[in-house]
Amino acid sequence: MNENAQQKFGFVAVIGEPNAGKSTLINNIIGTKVSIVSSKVQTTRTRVLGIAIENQTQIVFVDTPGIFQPDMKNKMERAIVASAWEGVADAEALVLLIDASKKIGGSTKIILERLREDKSKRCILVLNKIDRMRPQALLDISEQLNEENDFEATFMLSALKGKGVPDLLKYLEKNMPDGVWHFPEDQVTDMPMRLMAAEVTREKLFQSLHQELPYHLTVESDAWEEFDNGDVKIDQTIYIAREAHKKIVIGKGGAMLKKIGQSARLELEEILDTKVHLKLFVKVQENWLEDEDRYSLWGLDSNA
Ligand SMILES: Nc1nc2c(ncn2[C@@H]2O[C@H](COP(=O)(O)OP(=O)(O)OP(=O)(O)O)[C@@H](O)[C@H]2O)c(=O)[nH]1
Ligand SMILES: [Mg+2]
Repeated sequence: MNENAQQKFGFVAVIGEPNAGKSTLINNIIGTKVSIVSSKVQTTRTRVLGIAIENQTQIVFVDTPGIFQPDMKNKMERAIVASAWEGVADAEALVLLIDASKKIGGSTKIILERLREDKSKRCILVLNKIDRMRPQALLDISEQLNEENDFEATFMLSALKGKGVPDLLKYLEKNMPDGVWHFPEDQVTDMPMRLMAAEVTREKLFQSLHQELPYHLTVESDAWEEFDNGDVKIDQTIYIAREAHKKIVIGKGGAMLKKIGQSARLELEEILDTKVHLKLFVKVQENWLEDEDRYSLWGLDSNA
């Protein structure tokens, strides 16, 4: 960075329905994984920052959990939706990310309604997953949404392939206000490494286990030891809600747990750039979803 040039800074919240590709987009922009991704909805559970630098501008992307109509009886669902809206409150600008390859759902309508009521935020429409679409269908969606709403700009991109992402970044860079950077130049996220390591394992569980099971588990890093030769030893516990889930998570002859451990370890080695020894334990804790401490660990409000 040129020391004498005026610095620019801003928070940009990425909001949208579950599975729209918010975390994929942010990882693509940052160039490394800061937020986990899966083909299932409600993968992201809390706000995650991805910090990008473009020339003189530091842009802090706020990855939010998807916004959906929570089951009011479900404490976790209420807390993650509340956390998503909190991400909006702090931001300079919003990126509303829409999976354009799908029919627009009720949650997007709720978001748009709320944005229409509160015009204080600049909002940029981003249509994602264009790799799955015909151009004409894309233009139709863009036209329809722009007719009904007041967006500052519209972009069409593929977060997965990276197509169109640089244009969005350039636009945001230009439109951030003057301000000093809030984070050191080499920092890419605010998530502590132990939490990040647990998230990597949770991603593999989300990707490997079917149906509802991933929603009934959580992962925690218990021990973290660094050796003189640079190797890192990490012990993690996978908390599950029911004894019956144990068999599935561990798999036949331990095969599932081994597969999950291996892919998490490989990814952690890449992130940490060193050899990793990862040990996974599985524990049944029926009421882990009710445990207040877990919510504060993730920065969630258990009374939302
Ligand atoms: N084909 C295609 N798939 C994409 C694209 N962007 C994301 N995906 C896929 O969409 C799925 C969801 O991506 P995520 O990034 O986890 O979505 P999210 O919006 O963060 O989801 P939540 O955290 O659950 O709210 C994953 O399987 C991605 O690989 C894209 O541009 N094209
Ligand atoms: Mg996500």
